[in-house]
Amino acid sequence: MKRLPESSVPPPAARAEVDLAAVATIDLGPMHPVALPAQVPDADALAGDLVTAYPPKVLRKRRRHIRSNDPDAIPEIEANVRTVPGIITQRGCCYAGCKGVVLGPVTDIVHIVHGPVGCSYYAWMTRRNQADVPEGAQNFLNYTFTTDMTEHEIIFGGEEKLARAIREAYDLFHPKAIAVFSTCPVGLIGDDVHAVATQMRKELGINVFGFSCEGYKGVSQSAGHHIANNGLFKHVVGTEELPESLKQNPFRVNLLGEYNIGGDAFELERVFARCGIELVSTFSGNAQYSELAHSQDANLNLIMCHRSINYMAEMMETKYGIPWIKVNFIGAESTAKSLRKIARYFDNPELTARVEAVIAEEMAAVEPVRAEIRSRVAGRPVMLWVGGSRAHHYQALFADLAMPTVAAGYEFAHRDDYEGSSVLGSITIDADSRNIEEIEVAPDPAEYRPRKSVDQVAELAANGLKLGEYEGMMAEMSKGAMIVDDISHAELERLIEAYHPALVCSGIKDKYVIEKMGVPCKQLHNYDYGGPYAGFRGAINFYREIDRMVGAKVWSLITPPWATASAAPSKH
Ligand code: CFM
Repeated sequence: MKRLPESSVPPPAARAEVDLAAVATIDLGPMHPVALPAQVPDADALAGDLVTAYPPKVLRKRRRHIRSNDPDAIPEIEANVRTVPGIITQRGCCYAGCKGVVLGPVTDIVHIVHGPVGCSYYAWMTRRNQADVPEGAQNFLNYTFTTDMTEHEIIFGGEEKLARAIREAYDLFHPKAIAVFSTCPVGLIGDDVHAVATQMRKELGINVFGFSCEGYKGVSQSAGHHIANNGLFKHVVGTEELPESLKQNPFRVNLLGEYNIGGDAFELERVFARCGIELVSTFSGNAQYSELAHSQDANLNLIMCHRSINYMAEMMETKYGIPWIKVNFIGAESTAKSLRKIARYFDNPELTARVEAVIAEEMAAVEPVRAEIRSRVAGRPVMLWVGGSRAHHYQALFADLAMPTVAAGYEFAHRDDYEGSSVLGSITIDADSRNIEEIEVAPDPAEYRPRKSVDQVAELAANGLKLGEYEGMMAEMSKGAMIVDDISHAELERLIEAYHPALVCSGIKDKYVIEKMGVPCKQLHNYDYGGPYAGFRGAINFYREIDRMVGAKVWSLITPPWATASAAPSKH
């Protein structure tokens, strides 16, 4: 734990009054979605409609990515395949997923991009992952490091220049670790970044490791997540010992897949500290190298963004025996539920009472704001088209406000993020995934330590807490809601015409198209310069912002392009 924001706050006073027996029966299962408005289009009919303009082959392909939801009979959806050329997608590249997403937020690693300077420019502070490091600790997030590959290296090879860059960075900053990220040309010309990393590790005596995360690998940034997980697991996790001071608290967890966008991790650090939960390491928002390096001694892994980091959780479970649970700290209700999951896992009356007292105090601050704003926005429909987890997680925040999600989809998630982890066995590995290394992991003879017995795991499942499972987006969406994977701009525009949402959540590539249609758009990648939105205080921030956006009069001054068509919908 870096700072002690409110860990020194005395334990909440209400602890003695907590009814532990009642807490043990609280349902920790899937969220009940907000009922769809009475007049929504028939998603099946609309799905056919969305693709009619495409040539036949494209039509067939795209149709497999579009489904009418049924939480009781989860439909199969196509996902994690190549985007059809010519279609405007919102996806990023493999290098973005590895450097930008998973490794980039670690504050004290020097991240060197081996490639042309443009690749580095686009990875420089563009994701709003924030840092608040302890006094005296290193923080390189404001820097960008690149080898500035040019024609010379493309022709004669770039390994020497990379070695020079690593040496120069070391001489200037003396970091604990240096990571090297390959962009497209590196793979094309065949530079061996791993050999250079090994050589420099020996020369400098610090950890230097490389990633073959060339942008073209895989069909989206998802490939980069996997490559990043593998590299972190091989080169960092388990390389240091957990400090004695952290071993005192048995309730120690890692938070996987939380990247501190807009300060989300700060709020979660605050809440965990209040609850008496020791956060060993976050992967990787506001994280330091050593925290990742000694994370193998945590007793539970919490997965926020399943898409980007599920591999790490599985590998840590196999090697060290750390179980994982899926959590969602987006939305006040789901934050409370996630904290209760942690308490149920540790099964300790003191911890449970404290967690309940924190929930009671925090919810007391949330409730008045939520009640007031809900009275204005309840029933207003929303759509979410984001990444690989937020299109699911943020539905919980809208559910807090009784706003129904009428349509949603990810950009690059896999079938299990939609349909649940039970489908994992039926997902076939295609040629695009085959070039990503699957590392063989076995229990560590010295460090494997099962945290729960088989009987305890069964008992937890009987008490509503399933370890190592993720239900996916579809289980928590209404029957008849529209699901579209890797949505195109053309499809999105048709959906806006059909549903007239009060708000769309998406990214910068389509934000202004949506707003020109007279519909407010909240960017859920970088939060439009806002945040935090996680945890209890984050939920309050988000409610206020949604209220302001949905209630703004400016939208009624815009004439949507379809307003002149015969079936013109009314303006907002
Ligand atoms: Fe996970 Fe993310 Fe997301 Fe993601 Fe991303 Fe992101 Fe995202 Mo943008 S790791 S999958 S690759 S939660 S950068 S912090 S917002 S697309 S939904």
